[in-house]
Amino acid sequence: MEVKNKIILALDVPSMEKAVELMDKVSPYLDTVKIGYPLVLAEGLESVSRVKEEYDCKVICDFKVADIPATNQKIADVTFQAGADAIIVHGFVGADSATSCLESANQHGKEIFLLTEMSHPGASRFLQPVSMDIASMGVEMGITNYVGPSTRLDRLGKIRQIIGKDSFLISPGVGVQGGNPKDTLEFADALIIGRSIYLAPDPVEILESIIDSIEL
Ligand code: 3DU
Repeated sequence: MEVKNKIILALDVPSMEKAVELMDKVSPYLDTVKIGYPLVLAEGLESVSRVKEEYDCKVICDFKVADIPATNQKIADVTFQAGADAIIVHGFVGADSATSCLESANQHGKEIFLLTEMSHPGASRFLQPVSMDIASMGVEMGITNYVGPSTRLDRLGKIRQIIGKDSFLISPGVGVQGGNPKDTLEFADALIIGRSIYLAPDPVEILESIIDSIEL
């Protein structure tokens, strides 16, 4: 996946009205948006197609899919039918669950991102002990897109080693969670950024300063 300016906007706003207000300002700088439960539960899955159509961008649905294979497949199918270009899938539920999302993506000509380790402090207890194994499982499955934490660069580097240089790695946790944009891009192909942009008094100013700081 190509990501303009190596920044994926996490569009975690509570309404389409807020989404439009923000996207009107920042869309010239972006071509990839991540939409998750905050917007979809408030406004429905139509928010995915509306954002795609109005701003001509790619949408990654961050549904952190983590169910049995049969249910995962239904979730992935309906997400791709709504227009999503990709879906984020948890790895800890195992290869069969992730495979059902991968098969759905292949049928629809779309992509999945495998979530390895999360970026928040609580991930250290349950996810960290298995996150490298999740990355290895993804490689065994032939998955080429991954999510890893910008808040623990040593671990992001290990994930990169496991998935190889040709896999596509996107990384949340930059800004409010403490991750540094430029340092993260030593290992990741693109950053996922939400609050630093949408809570800023001037989202364009902050976006421009992040783009400058990563010296593309
Ligand atoms: O911390 P921010 O506001 O920049 O948002 C980060 C986004 O990435 C947000 O949508 C969150 O749900 C998602 N995310 C993580 O923060 C950490 C993960 O491990 C996976 C996804």
